[in-house]
Amino acid sequence: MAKYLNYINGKWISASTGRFFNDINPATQEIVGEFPSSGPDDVDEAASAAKKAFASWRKMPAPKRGEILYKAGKLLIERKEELAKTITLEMGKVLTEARGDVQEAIDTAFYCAGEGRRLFGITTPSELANKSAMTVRAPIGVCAVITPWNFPVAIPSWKIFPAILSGNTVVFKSASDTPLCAAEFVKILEESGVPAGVVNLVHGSGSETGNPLIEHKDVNLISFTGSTEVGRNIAASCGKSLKRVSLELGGKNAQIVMDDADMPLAVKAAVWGAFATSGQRCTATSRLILHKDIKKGFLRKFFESVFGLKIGTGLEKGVDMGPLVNEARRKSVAGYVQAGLDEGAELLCGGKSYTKGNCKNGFFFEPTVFDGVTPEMRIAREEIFGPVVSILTVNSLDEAIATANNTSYGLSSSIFTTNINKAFSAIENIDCGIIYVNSSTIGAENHLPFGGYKNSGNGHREAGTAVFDIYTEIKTVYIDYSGALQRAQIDL
Ligand code: UN1
Repeated sequence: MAKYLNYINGKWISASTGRFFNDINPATQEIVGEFPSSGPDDVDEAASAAKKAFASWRKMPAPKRGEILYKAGKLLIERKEELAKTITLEMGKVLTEARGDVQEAIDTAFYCAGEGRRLFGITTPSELANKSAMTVRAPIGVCAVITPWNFPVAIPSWKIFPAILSGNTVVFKSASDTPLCAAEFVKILEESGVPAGVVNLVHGSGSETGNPLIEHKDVNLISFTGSTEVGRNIAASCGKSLKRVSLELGGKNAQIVMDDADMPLAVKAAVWGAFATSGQRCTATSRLILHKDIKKGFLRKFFESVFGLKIGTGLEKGVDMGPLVNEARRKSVAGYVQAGLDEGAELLCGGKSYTKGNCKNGFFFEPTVFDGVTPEMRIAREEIFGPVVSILTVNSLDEAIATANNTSYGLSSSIFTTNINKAFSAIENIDCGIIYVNSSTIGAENHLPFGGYKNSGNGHREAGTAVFDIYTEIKTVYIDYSGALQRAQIDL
């Protein structure tokens, strides 16, 4: 069985614990490899390597740091197919989507590389004569990057590329379900010329590896994508230490379909939004809010598509839905189905594990649709992170918007309407970080901000230029060339 290592200070090394955990293929339960269970000593070694490397890395001009990212982007293109297959092997998403995962990292590499020649501050007039005012950006230090398994190449790229372009160094804790993707990603950075210590990789669990990393004295910033529950604990720890923390958390995303919508388009989008990646996206459509007048017609077409979805292992041609990532996820999804039934929702299809043919050993789950869902039910409120969609019926646009907002989350949302007034009203009144008009709730592009309201995060936005506000300190610079003491607000 292949044994893998941590990457610290430019070297692939074993963890001090001497222990390993298994990385499992969720479609077959075969073991992909063994990865080190790192402990506090390994975290300490990685954090001190990152701290040491920060001193020189921050001095390299940002355009030069950007050149390294261009190389990383080129290597990602060369290895796109190989990496995509590794993604499918490790976490199960179908190959076409795995290619998209790598493409998102390629786009982010080039976007961040270009930012090396921008990293703009602002220049603005001073209120006093013979005085100038501007801002410049400075790196923060050692960043702990803690990523999920659902976008095992794209999400590390969202965090690591802007972090290092800005002059920070990184300790990357891989997701326990996708350590091989993390290792391949870091290998690409190594080959691109990222100097020793600038990006360090430690494998291991949240409790044994993640917690000591968050609490480490030399870590200055934490960037985390994952559940709201874990995010809250991280924020609490950072509240005490006053470390900067950027959290991208859960969602309970709704697609609204109005009575004037392009129905075939709305159906296609709903199927894609709810069941792509087997619903395991923080942007997945988990609520369908349907206008009562089109509900029947919409559902007829929707079920034609849902029943046509092919479940199978992600490498097979023509498969639409791969497995869930692990047994715990499958149990959790099954638990939500039971909660829906217990609370009186009507199960229209699915609701069970899928075990036919070569799916018998994997963690497959049928596409599941509930009708008769009311806002107080758990399946209407809580993030399920699986192929389960709840239908809520409404009488008007106002009710649709109020229903969409009736959740503690606020990440993504979508409205299908051909009426421009309704579209703008939704844009203005839905409390979400991302709003799609006539498209599904998934599919964010890397050069626009990504993040959510309420329990979906803590106010930061990743991607786009906004991400550089996470990874830089802003210095405000006043230069007085009057030769006299000019007192702001006083000498007017
Ligand atoms: C996530 O699920 O955490 O918009 C990220 C999308 C993808 C990213 C999802 N581009 O669905």
